[in-house]
Order: sequence, then C-alpha cells, then structure tokens
Amino acid sequence: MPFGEIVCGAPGSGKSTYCYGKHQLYTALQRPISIVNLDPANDNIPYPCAIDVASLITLQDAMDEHGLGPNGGMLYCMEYLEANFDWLEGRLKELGSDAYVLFDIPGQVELGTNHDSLKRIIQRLSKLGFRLAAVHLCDAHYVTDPAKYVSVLLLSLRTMLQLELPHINVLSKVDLLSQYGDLDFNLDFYTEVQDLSYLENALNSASPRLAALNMALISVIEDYSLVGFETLAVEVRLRPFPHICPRVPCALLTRPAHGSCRTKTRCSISRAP
Ligand SMILES: Nc1nc2c(ncn2[C@@H]2O[C@H](COP(=O)(O)OP(=O)(O)OP(=O)(O)O)[C@@H](O)[C@H]2O)c(=O)[nH]1
Ligand SMILES: [Mg+2]
Repeated sequence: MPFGEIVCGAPGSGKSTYCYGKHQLYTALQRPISIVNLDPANDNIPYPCAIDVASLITLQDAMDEHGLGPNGGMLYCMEYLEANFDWLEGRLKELGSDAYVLFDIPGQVELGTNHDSLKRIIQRLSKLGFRLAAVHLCDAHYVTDPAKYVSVLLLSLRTMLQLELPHINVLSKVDLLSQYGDLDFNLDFYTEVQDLSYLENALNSASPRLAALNMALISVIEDYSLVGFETLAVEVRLRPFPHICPRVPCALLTRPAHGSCRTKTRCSISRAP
C-alpha cells in the first residue's frame, strides 16, 4: 500500500527544501522515497524527481497558450492535471505498491483553501490506495507579529478543512527565528496555540477599530482547538550521505525545546563536513 505526503504551504515556505531534506534523510536510512513535483512553475528542482508535472504541462505553456497571468495560469495547470489524472496514475503505478511519495505542491494559497482541483486530485489518489497526510508548511517568521500569527492560524485551519486529510502544520525555518529578535512569548506558546487572549493588547493597539473582530477570530480558533504546529529547520547537505550520520536520527521534524529559551529549537540534518 503506497503512502504519501501532500507537502503544501505558501510560496517560499520551504516545501521543495523539505522534500529534498527528507529525501536525503530517507536515503541515508536506506528507506525508499520518491518525490513527485506537481508545481508546474518549478523550473529549478533541487531534488531527484521521480515524476515531474512539467512533462505534462508547464506554467509558461498555460500562460502562452491561453493568454493567462501567472495566477490564472497556475489554476489552469491544476485543472489540466486533474483532467489528465491518468497521466499521473500511470507514472505513480511504476513506483510500486510500497512507495513512499512526497508530493511537492505549488505555493499558490487558494489551491489549498478554496480551489477544488487539488482536493479532487487528492481524493483520486486516495481511491488509488494512497494513504495520505498533509504537511502544511508555514514560515516561522509569522510568529514575530500577532496579526500575522492569527492569519497563519486561520490559513492553517482553512487548509485543514479544505484538504480533509490527517494534517500536520509545521513552522518552517525556525533556525532563522533568532535573527528576528526576542519573541513576545516562548516558542511553545505559538506551537501549542496556548491562551490567545494574551495577544489581545498587541492586536488591539495595532487595529483598535477591529478589536471585537480580532477577539472573535481568536475565539473561533480556540473553541475548536484544531491547530498546532511542529517545528522544522532543514539544512540540506552539500553532498549525498556516504553513511548514516549519527545526528540524523535527531529527526527532520523537531519539537520545540521546552524550558525557558525563547526561540530554541534543534536543527535537523547537519551540513556535511
Ligand atoms: N534557513 C532556512 N532556510 C530555508 C529552510 N527551508 C527552506 N529555506 C529557504 O527558503 C527559500 C524557499 O525555499 P523553497 O524550498 O524553495 O520554498 P517553496 O515553498 O518550495 O517555494 P515555492 O515553490 O516558490 O512556493 C530557499 O531559499 C530555501 O533555501 C530552513 O529550514 N531554514
Ligand atoms: Mg518549491
């Protein structure tokens, strides 16, 4: 039975880097893994790609042929992929029934929140027998500002509701947090989505006219208690693993360190010596 991850998230959130890092980790552990690039604008793919949607359609093709801009062109590409799902199905079958597949998804946000093609492609993958989970990457920079943090909570919640998969939200690039100065709260506060009423003062001073709306949004998130985050820092090695590095098992996905440190986190894969 094949397993897979739908690796989604906003542009630049680190999806392709995550796929590459995980490919290196699994290769070092001698576990099979394949990456399927479903981003038709991804013309600089860093990882070994088992299936590339560019063999079917590229964003440039869609824009040139139909006079579309980049955003409309991307939606067209996903609809085209959905209409030609048998192309994807045939290539996935070649990976075997025990494949572990990472699907690198385009960063256009509406694909994961309100456009239905990706959702229907996922449903068809499930019908093929894939056991899928969504890995939703969000740049950790969002936790540096209360309003941005609320927006990423809402985006994560909306993506969970739209994709209807087992779902992990991930704060990516946490290694960069130390560059943004001290956070208002410990990292645990943001990853565990603790008592959001602590954000009230900061939110209301930034937009006093919308104070009631801010608090209503916060209560929606808290009432359902669905959103939480893992943390991730990927450091892609410069050359393939010649052997299993002893630090590899400290995991690609890491929990925030508990305790007093404000932004402390563990890195995943160390750079090759
Ligand atoms: N410091 C640091 N940089 C990262 C990490 N993950 C990704 N990056 C950098 O973030 C930038 C964007 O990463 P990508 O993997 O291309 O992001 P993406 O989500 O695939 O981007 P799109 O495909 O354009 O949506 C690159 O410069 C990466 O090197 C990380 O964990 N730490
Ligand atoms: Mg990418």
